[in-house]
Amino acid sequence: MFEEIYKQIEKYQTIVLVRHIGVDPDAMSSQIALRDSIRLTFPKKKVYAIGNGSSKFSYIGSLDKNEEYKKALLIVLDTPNISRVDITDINTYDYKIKIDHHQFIEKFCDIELIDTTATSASQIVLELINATGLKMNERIARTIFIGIMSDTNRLLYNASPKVLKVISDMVNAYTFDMEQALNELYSRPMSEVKLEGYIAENLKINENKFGYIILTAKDIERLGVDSASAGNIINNFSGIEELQTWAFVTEDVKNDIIRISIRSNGPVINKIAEKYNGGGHKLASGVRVKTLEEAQKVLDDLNLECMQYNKEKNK
Ligand SMILES: [Mn+2]
Repeated sequence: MFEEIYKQIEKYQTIVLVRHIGVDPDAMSSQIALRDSIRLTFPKKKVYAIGNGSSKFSYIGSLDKNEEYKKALLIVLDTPNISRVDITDINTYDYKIKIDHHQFIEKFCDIELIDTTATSASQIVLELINATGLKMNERIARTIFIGIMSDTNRLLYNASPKVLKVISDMVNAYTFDMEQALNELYSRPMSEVKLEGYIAENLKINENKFGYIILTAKDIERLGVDSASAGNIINNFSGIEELQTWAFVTEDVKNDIIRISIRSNGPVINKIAEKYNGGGHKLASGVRVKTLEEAQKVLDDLNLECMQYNKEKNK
């Protein structure tokens, strides 16, 4: 399938790369790395990476202007379902390719390269570059490295021999400052540490090992963070004995939504996320709902799932 994707890239003069809403380092890195590789290989093509960015990820690279492009090839990265694609109208494009590592949800592209064994979309982009005539340089290698390190939390999750090998081969051939790249990825403001402390103090944990917190717009303002911050630190709550599944609910007044980030060390949570139009991986998901009542329904479903999971386990 790599060759088939390469053929389409060769064929189109204008290529647009997008990824999921609520940008994260893997989504952004896979998008930027593939854009830069196509530009490097085909300097005459017009290649754009678009979508809503975040100033926090400016160290990965910069996005292009959101515009409508006619007769273009669209490449969607790191996104399993159409509702999470960060673009207004996907159907204006001539041909569409999906490159993803999430569990399959729906087909919405002409070619879909899905590898759920890959750690990250960035890893698949690296494999695509390795398997085809696409070119690589130090900067692209660094971008890919950041994507893989982010989705694996510095190789804490899914550190397969395969991913270790592709990273090793890549950093052998293309040298960059790995420590500096990781420092960029893991540096954070004190306000976020304070938010973490606040959540640790106020997380409600029940007998089903389910924990949750609701952060109101007031909480967010008082702590000096933004509505995406809780989602950024949610992984830091893994490895806590009393906590098996946890959800952070954050009011986002600016976008008039409620964001819910969910993590689990046991019960599968993405089915519940999907039920509310969210998505993600089996043990790491996100949902956006409109009201606190809806958020409560998500929390109730999660709690029920945790109860059943533990009942089954203790049989
Ligand atoms: Mn990803």
